[in-house]
Amino acid sequence: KDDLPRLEESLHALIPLGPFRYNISGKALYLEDSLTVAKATDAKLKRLGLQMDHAFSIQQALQLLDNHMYELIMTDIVLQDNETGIEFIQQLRADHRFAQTPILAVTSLESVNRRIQALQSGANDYISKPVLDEELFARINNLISATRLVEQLTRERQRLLELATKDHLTGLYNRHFLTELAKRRFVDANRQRSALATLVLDVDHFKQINDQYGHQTGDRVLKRIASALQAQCSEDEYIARFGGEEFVVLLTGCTLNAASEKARQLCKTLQQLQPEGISTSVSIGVTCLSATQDEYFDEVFARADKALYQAKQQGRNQVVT
Ligand code: GH3
Ligand code: MG
Ligand code: MG
Ligand code: MG
Ligand code: MG
Repeated sequence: KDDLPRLEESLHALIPLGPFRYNISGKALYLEDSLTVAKATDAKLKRLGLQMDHAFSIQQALQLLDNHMYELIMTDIVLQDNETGIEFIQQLRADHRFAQTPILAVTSLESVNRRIQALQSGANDYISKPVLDEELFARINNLISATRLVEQLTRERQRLLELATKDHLTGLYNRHFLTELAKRRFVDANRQRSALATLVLDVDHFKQINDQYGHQTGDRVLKRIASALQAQCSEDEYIARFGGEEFVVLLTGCTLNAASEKARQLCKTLQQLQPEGISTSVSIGVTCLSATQDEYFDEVFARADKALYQAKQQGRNQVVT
């Protein structure tokens, strides 16, 4: 062990590479029971642009992890008090908070088994002692770059998912999303003979609002109506903007009576809302899946739409079941 610094020096002399430029910042955590090794590593990481926090024990490391964000976790394998870096890696990988954090195991040159165990436990990479600066920097850079790429792709995927499933104006689900969801929910409800209700809402005389106050005000009215609907519905009561000023609510496990009651509440709330100071109301058609025969979304939706038409015919601002 005492020979390590000399071995490191002689290995460095063998490497003809000059310093390579990396674009790294942030913090690293290093679990290491030797203060000397930790201090030397701290100095190396500073050159790379990484600040390092040092922990002697797993408990200390976990405490630091509770309170700080780290770009990288490094761990020694053989620790004090019979602890091992392997256990630490296993604990990290069992915690969803650190699912994306790259882990670099620092292993001794000869312990092939431990190195494999570290990788099997979820370490992303390892480096052998004596640690060579340029090798360490290259491995850290690769780990952090790969993680940043995954994070960027995850954000991008989330953004595309929003674009594909949400309505741009109101932030409610779009027609495509609700239709696909409803198809699946109807198949399930038919199989389980469970209740499933559909509400179709249409804003009354919305064209007049546009004509009188302008299209932009009309847009704000729609947004206000959408957020009022959202406020009245739970997360499992899916609301979509189906068309211009038409909304659909899918109520899983909801009977016709409960759905009608819900529709009456929504109708009343929206009549009292006065978005942009404008008196508005909605008409609502309510239907429920037949309790005795299989039915699919298209049929049930068509019946709800008919009920909505009837609500319009009967004078609007009302619910027809
Ligand atoms: P009814 O009570 O019979 O439903 O009358 P209505 O005027 O609401 O019905 P109609 O279907 O004739 O008009 C709907 C209007 O909604 C026409 C259209 O210009 C308007 N509209 C549709 N989408 C949007 C939108 O995104 N923003 C705005 N401001 N208006 C929209
Ligand atoms: Mg050690
Ligand atoms: Mg209409
Ligand atoms: Mg309308
Ligand atoms: Mg309409």
